Amino acid sequence: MQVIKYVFQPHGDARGQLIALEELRDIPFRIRRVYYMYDTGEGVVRGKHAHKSLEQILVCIHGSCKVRLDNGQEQKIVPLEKPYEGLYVGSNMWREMFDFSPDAVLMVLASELYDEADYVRSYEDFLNMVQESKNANEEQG
Ligand code: T46
Repeated sequence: MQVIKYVFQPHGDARGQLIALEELRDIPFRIRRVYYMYDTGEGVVRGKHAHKSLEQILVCIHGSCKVRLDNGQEQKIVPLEKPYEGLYVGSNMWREMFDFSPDAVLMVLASELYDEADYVRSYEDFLNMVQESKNANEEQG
């Protein structure tokens, strides 16, 4: 499984660092929504779902956390601990965010507005979706 991590360009000077993220330039899709989570309790696991079509970039802009990615066949754990790194998470990918430091702020840039119908919240349904898309790809040759 390929993990796609972006390393953004910091514009640093004597005052400190600044990162600018532009859609279709630094981010590979049009940004339709930004959200972020903070004050995440110890031992909390967030996510535990996949998306049918949403694409996102996760940036831990303060503190640290980990993301478990699962494509139905393989799992990878990706630490996010630098404000200049972004993790791409596409559709058909189960994700879990955990091990948040008390000061963690996880910002997410999303390709679509919030839509509950795009969520796959059962792991069994997720595995079926992965299998269906594999079958469809094989039929197309
Ligand atoms: C994802 C991971 C990385 C909204 O009203 N609007 C929003 O845009 C979002 C993201 C959430 N909400 C509401 C829905 C729930 O009542 O906020 C509450 C918490 O959302 P959720 O339990 O889905 O949060 P996470 O951290 O489990 O998942 C989120 C995103 O929902 C999801 O798309 O990929 O972060």
